[in-house]
Amino acid sequence: MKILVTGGAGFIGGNFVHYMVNKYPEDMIVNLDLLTYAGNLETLKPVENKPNYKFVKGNIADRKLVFDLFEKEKFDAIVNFAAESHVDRSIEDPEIFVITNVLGTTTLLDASREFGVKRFHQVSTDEVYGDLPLDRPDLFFTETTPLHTSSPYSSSKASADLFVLAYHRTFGLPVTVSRCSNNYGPYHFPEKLIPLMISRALADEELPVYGTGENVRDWLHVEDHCAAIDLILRNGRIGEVYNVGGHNERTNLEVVKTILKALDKPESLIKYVKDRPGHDMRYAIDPTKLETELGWKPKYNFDTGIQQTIEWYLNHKEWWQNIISGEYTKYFEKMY
Ligand code: NAD
Ligand code: TDX
Repeated sequence: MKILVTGGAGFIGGNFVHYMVNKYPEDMIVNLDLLTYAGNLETLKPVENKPNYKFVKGNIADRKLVFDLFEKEKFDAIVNFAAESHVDRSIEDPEIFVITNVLGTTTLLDASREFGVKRFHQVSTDEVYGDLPLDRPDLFFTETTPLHTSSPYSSSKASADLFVLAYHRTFGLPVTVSRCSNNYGPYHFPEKLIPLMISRALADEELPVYGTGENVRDWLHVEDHCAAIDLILRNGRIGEVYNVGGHNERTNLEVVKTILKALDKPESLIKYVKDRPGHDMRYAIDPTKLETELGWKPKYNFDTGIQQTIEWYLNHKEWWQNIISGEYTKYFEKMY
């Protein structure tokens, strides 16, 4: 198979490229990425010289570039990771989220129709379901939970999902959608909770916890997410949505305290700051469909996965310190 992976220089896309290039030497992986602030070619160093991997710089919303690429490469399948992915940035400046996440996705859908792509997989998020209350631990998101978004980011992702599913119903495009919970693991950009807290704790800087820190996220190791996407791409039923999550719910405060303990840093570094506007309270995924239909099972449990992730950040300081010293700093100064 020749597979187009978009957004493969980002966190999950980068991990997915590693996973696929190593697991399927007979497949060809083409990575299309615009290299925005979140795209980092350093992440691809371990695979950049492999014969079954190729990088193309470009914007998924650039119709000419996308159509030319599809015409030239004749892809069998596409996995669309490319997105603006940070909720806080979407509150600061929503427009680019519409351009990349909605227009970019429809551009890829149009090219897939035009050139007869056999599988279009959309990487989506549990945030499209909105949130759950803290006092109802019995409730989980299933694939039939109504979409009920809170942020410009989640609204743009939900819009993209609807376009993907409409292209199946109206045009018969062979699509699948996965909606995953919060990922953690190597190459996670240090604007997101876990890598931000690790990098700041190591520098003995204050750790900004939004609101009370009681918000709950359902954490999944990125490698388990990659394995789920691979399964859905090969065996998922066309036109279907699959939730991905490993039942690892933690409050933000629990996550931050785990990081502080592992790094032997004091809890006095925690600083409660102004809450995120519209802050979702709790995410919790029911992955039964993926488990029973496709036999997916996560490999990592959060307690060991987070320790390995902290180790990874300790052993790859150059990777994230280069990011922090660059363009990212300006955004960071504005936020805090
Ligand atoms: P990321 O921000 O780390 O990476 C996004 C990548 O997309 C970057 O390499 C960036 O350069 C690229 N990109 C952005 N705009 C582009 C454009 N117009 N054209 C081409 N490339 C572009 O994001 P991530 O955390 O790896 O998330 C990847 C996907 O997974 C997103 O679609 C996100 O919505 C979804 N998702 C993320 C999580 C999570 O916990 N991070 C959970 C569920 C779903
Ligand atoms: O400095 C912080 N302090 C803080 O308390 C940051 C950056 C976050 N938080 C809180 C907000 C959230 O409750 O931590 C939680 C996690 O925040 P993020 O890392 O920004 O992730 P989240 O908003 O949950 O969204 C993530 O998971 C779903 C990804 O960024 C999305 O792309 C994905 O769809």
